[in-house]
Parts: sequence; structure tokens; C-alpha cells
Amino acid sequence: MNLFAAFQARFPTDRAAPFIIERARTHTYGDLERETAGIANLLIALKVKTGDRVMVQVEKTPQAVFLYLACLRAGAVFLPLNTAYRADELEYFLGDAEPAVVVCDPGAAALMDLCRGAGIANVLTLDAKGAGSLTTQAAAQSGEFDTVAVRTADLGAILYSSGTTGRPKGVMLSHGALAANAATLHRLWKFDAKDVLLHCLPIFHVHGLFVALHTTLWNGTGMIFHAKYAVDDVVADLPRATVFMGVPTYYVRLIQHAAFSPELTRTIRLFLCGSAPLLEETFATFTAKCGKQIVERYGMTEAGMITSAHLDKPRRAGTVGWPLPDVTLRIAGENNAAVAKGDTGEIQIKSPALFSGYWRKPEKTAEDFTADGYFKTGDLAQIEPDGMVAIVGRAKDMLISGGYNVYPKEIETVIDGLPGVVESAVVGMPHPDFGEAGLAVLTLQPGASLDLAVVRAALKDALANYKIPKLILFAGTLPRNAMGKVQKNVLRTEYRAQWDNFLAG
Ligand code: MLC
Ligand code: AMP
Repeated sequence: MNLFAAFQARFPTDRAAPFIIERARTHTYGDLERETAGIANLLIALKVKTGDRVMVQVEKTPQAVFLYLACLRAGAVFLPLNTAYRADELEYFLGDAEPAVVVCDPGAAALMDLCRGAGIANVLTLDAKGAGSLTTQAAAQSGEFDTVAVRTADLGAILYSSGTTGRPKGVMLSHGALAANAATLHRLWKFDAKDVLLHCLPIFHVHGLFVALHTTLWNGTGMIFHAKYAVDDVVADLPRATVFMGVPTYYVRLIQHAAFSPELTRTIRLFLCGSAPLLEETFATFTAKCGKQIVERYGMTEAGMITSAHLDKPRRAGTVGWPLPDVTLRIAGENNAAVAKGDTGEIQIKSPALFSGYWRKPEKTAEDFTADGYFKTGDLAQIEPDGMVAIVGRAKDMLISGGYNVYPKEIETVIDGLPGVVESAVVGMPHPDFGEAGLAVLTLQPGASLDLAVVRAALKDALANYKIPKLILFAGTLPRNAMGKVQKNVLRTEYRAQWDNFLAG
């Protein structure tokens, strides 16, 4: 069962039907088949075998979508990376994943150097306009390709996810797991032949790559394709779409737009939101301004989508709906035992969409599962009387900024490595646009001095820009509990006034 073949069986009979709709040009389902065949033939010519990794750090273009689908066709494992990742981060991914092929922007000099150092011969380029050696070399290949037969358990993709300790982990996702989630979401969200999705999410994470793209492909319909989220462009194209998906920040910006109104959203039958908590205020203002309700869903790289509100039942702010029909969900407390109804505990699940483990880290995989086979999400929730799940917090030290997960540990490690620093702590603080944003507090050795610009420059050098704390402060000491552990909740309270002043500008 190859996921591509499962999609292809559902393509429209008329292959001239639109798949990717851009302002300047439309790519049809026939184009999809031809373009993916060319790239798949190229991968095979490069001796890529089933299970080999194709690591990709490129801007969002239709050609990048074709590259993903071509990897599926050729039995290769697609490994997308956030375009914001810096050389230090990329070096780790290269060493850990050992890709057979790397595709990057022609201007990505640092990554190309790293590939040379790692002895990776197959480096192809793809720029923000969809041009590069990948496109030219694929164009020289045949436009026909027999999709490689794979097993349900064979990997289709690896997506890296950072953690509260240690280095990022490669989340292994099989063809079967991805197909299961696509089919479930397609049915639950009632996609039909009239649907047109407005796609403006990045395609290196679960939300844009799987939730948005897979439901479209499973439906065999078209999507209006934006290279990134720009609210004016969204406003211009909403009246041509029927489905919109976004992280909460997309909605925060949309409801502030002067043109946001019932008329603007008239054609949209489904507004989906996820990847981070949606504020009750955003949920309510959205409905007040356009008369429609956002459908919240909750998911995770390791598990695909886990819960969703129902289309034909009222939704409630602060809840993420019910477990998907094929997901078994429990709220667990001490010793992984289910808590009493209504109590808070960790969300633990079984699902056909679950990952196959962390790449080359079986011990980390084992840590994330209970003895009776439930996956431990690290999210804290309660079940409401009608069965809806309300996420109330996280057991993991993580913040979500504009839909991107940020792990304080990564930032603290960079700061702690600077001369004169004793220690640091990073916490997520409320942010009107990003939901949460980072605050870093650091302490210095007696007599030491350090310029904040140096701290900021070191962070920018080492880490993707969205991970950089918005505010960095010096402190005499950090609050600790009796065990000597830094109390991050106390830190949040202590620095709240300074943070609010900072936001006020
Ligand atoms: C950009 N910046 C951010 C940021 N994005 N800061 C904090 N958090 C973010 N998310 C910073 C940049 O570093 C830069 O700072 C400045 O903001 C402007 O950058 P930009 O690139 O012009 O910003 P913008 O285009 O406005 O991007 C914001 C955004 C984008 C919200 C549109 O972050 C986005 O598309 N987020 C979606 C993330 C996503 O797809 N998540 C799904 C994960 S899957 P400076 O200082 O450098 O100028 C998942 C599972 C599930 O979680 O359930 O779905
Ligand atoms: P990622 O590891 O990037 O896939 O992010 C997954 C995490 O995002 C989950 O573990 C949750 O903490 C968070 N998340 C996803 N969807 C939602 C949602 N609808 N509401 C609150 N948090 C969410």
C-alpha cells in the first residue's frame, strides 16, 4: 500500500481538473502525475532505495509539493525541515538522518558546505520560484513512473520534533498511519467535490503538509496555494474557497482585518484551527464578526490528529472536540491510571495514525509509551460532561509561539554556554499575536558583564529566528523549589509586569 497510490485512486477522472491554484498558473492533476513521475524517476536514477531519506529545506512552492509526493511514489522517506533552521541545527539533522539526497535553496551555502563535509554527493537545488537543478534534472526524465509498492508499515516521512531534554527526535510516520488519518479527517470534515481549500500554512510541519494537503488529495479537489500566510492575500482569496485551515495567529490577524465580515466568509463552510490553544476571546470575536464558528482540532506530530469538534454540533471555546472515531483516548494520572471523570490528567491515546517510533532512538520511543501501549502526549486535559476534551496545560516544558513549538531547553543551553553566564531560564508568556512568546531570564557570575546584544546575536546564530526570546532580562537569582529546580511558574508571575510593559512598547 503506497500512500501515493491511495491518493491516485481518488484523483478526478478528468486529469485537467485543478490541483494547485496559484495566481499566475494552475497545476492540474495531470501535471501532478507527470511532475511527480519525473522527480521519482530522478530519485531512482540517483539510486535512492525504499527507506532512504530525502532531506528537504526549501521554500513553499508547487514543486516542493511534487517533491514530497514523488518521494512517496519512489518509496523514499520525505524529511522536510523548517526554512528557519540554522547551520548548527542542520548539522545535527544531517548527521542523525544520513540522507541519500538533500534538496535545498541554491543560496543555502552553509547547508551545501555541511553536505560536502558529510560526503553527501546528491545535493539538488530548488528555489522560491520552483526552479533549480531538481526541476531541470527531473524535466529530462520520463513523465511516467510505476509507483513503488511498499508495505503499510514502510515509512513515508520523518519529521523532527525537539524535546524537553536532549536533541531533536525524528518522528517516523508510515504510509499506513498517514493514510488512516487522511481518510478519517476527510470523512469527519465532510469534504466533497465542491470543496476548495485555501492553503497558506508552511509545508514542513504536520498541519500544512498532512492535514491540509492530504485531505485535499483524498478529496481529489483543488487548493488555492499561498507561499506563506499574508492576511491581505487571504482576504483576497477567501471568497474563492470553501475551507480554511490555520493556527490561532492566523485567526487573530484575520479578525483584525477591516474587510473581515459575513460577506467575506460567505463561501467558507469550514474554518479549522489547531496546533496551539485558541483563545476564547478569538473564538468569540470571530463568531461575532462573521457569524460562523471555528472548528478546533488537536493533534501532534507523533499522532496526527487526535480530536476534533463536530461539524453538526455546537462548538465551545476552550475545547478541542471529541476523540476521532478511530482514536482511543484516556486522561491518565498517577501510574498511568485513568482519572475520575472531569479530573485533570495527561492525554494518552491509541490510534492507527500513531508514529512508528523515533528514528534510531528506541529508548526514547519506549519512554513515550505506557506498559499497556498508550502514547503519552504530555498534554494535560479534562473531559467535559458531554465528552469534549479541554486542554488545560502541558506536562512538557514547551511553549507554542505562532503555532511553532519552542523548547526552552534548547535556548537555555545556548545562553548557558556564553562567558560569564551562571544559568538561564526561558518561559512562555502571553502574546497578543503569537499566543505565547519567549522570555529569557539569566544570571551572571559575580563581577561578570555581558551585553544583551551579544546574547541575542549568539541565539540568532545558533537557532531558528522564531525560537529567539522576544525579551531577555538579567536577574540576581532564579526562584527555586526545595529540590533546587527552577520554578518557571513563579518566574512567569514575577516577571509579568515587566513583560506587560515590554508589550506595551
Ligand atoms: C515569525 N516570527 C515568530 C514566529 N514567526 N516569532 C515567534 N513565533 C513565530 N511563530 C518572528 C520572526 O523571527 C521575525 O522576527 C518576525 O517574527 C517576522 O517574521 P516573519 O517570517 O515575517 O513572520 P510572519 O510571516 O508574520 O510569520 C508568522 C506566522 C508563521 C504566524 C505566519 O509563524 C506561521 O506560519 N506559523 C505557522 C506554524 C505552523 O504551521 N505550525 C503547525 C505545526 S504542526 P525577527 O526578529 O527575525 O525579525 C503541529 C501539529 C498540529 O503543531 O496539531 O497541527
Ligand atoms: P507538534 O509537536 O509540533 O506536532 O505540536 C503538538 C502540540 O501542539 C500538542 O502536543 C499540543 O501541545 C499542541 N496543540 C496542537 N493542537 C492544539 C490545540 N488545538 N489546542 C491546544 N494545543 C494544541
